[in-house]
Amino acid sequence: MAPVNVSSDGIGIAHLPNQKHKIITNRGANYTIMLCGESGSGKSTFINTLFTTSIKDYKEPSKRHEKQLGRTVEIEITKAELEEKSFKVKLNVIDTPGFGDYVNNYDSWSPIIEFLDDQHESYMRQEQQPSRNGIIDMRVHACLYFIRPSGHGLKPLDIEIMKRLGSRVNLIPIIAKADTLTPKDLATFKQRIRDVIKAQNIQIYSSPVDSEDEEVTHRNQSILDAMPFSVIGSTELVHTADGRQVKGRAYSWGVAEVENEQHCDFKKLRNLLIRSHMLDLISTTEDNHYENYRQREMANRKFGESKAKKYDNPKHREKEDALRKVFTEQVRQEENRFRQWEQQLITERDRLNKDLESQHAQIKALEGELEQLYHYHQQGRGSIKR
Ligand SMILES: Nc1nc2c(ncn2[C@@H]2O[C@H](COP(=O)(O)OP(=O)(O)OP(=O)(O)O)[C@@H](O)[C@H]2O)c(=O)[nH]1
Ligand SMILES: [Mg+2]
Repeated sequence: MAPVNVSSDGIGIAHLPNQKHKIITNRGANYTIMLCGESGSGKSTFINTLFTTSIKDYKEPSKRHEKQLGRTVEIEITKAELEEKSFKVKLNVIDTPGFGDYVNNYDSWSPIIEFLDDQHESYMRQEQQPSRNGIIDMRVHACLYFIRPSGHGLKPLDIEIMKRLGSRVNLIPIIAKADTLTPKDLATFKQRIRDVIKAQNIQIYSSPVDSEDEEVTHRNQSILDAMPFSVIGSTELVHTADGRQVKGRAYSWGVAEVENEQHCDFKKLRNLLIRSHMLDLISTTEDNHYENYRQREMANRKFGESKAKKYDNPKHREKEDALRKVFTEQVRQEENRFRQWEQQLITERDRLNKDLESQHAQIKALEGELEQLYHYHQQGRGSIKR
């Protein structure tokens, strides 16, 4: 398998600043992207689109077929290898089951948060081992959060989850199915989402824009200005009115093109992910998110000690509370039983003591009588002698 060349215009990973480039080359970079969001928002389709537009060679030939669409029911990992001028990156894309299907979605996101924490945990444990060769590293460098194109804004569930994600990982908000909104509505929707993100203090990925090259600075700025990125997912080739064949979605009014910057931000997002900001995503994960996790955990436990508790899962907490209640009730009942038993013992002891006393008194009385009889008897004998 020949790894695919991801950059033809010379702005890719081979052009990273030398020092950092070296660090990553030496280690053999692992690069992991995760997708999450509400059920049916287009995550799995996006992966197919990303792979068919840019990463055509899969690492495992058996996985060369497209991802079967349908509801994703468990966390799925697709691997590929990117190469640009002898510079290799092992890419993992993690698809997660959508949430939001239930009346109570309270903890539907906990497997995702747990997954993120577990990757940090696993890396930290491996780092503590004497031999650190062959470390398996699946720490997530970019988490794409798919927002439904409702036109309204962010739902409370989105806000809740994005807050939790943003504090753990480089969070990149995505507006899915951009072809279902008119350009005007899309622009309004984008602004609304930006406002909510700001008002709710949701931490999203942002990176340094400035570069020595003015053109690169401009490109960086335009990429970050596009946040939240709107995307159209499709692996279908369709014909446009002007005779081109493109990846897109055909409608009676025309074609919504995946790689057309007038239609959506797919190209900008792909650029950010696998070219311009890949290194920044990797190093901020290492320096900020992983370091935060490590420091937080090391402050709470001794070196080498395993994680005290899984992520504070509300479901587990409820169970724990219920168990604790049952246990407390059992202890209370046992205590009552013990008190009653103790009381019975005391009463019995008192009764026995009383019995003992009266028997003692009887014995005393009998002894007295015996004494009297004895004296009487002695006296009687004396009088006979005389
Ligand atoms: N119009 C439109 N439809 C899309 C787009 N992307 C995906 N879809 C459709 O949306 C439906 C759900 O897509 P999936 O990719 O399975 O969604 P998902 O987020 O992986 O869903 P879960 O795995 O259940 O969480 C499918 O019918 C797709 O064809 C898009 O960009 N535009
Ligand atoms: Mg899916």
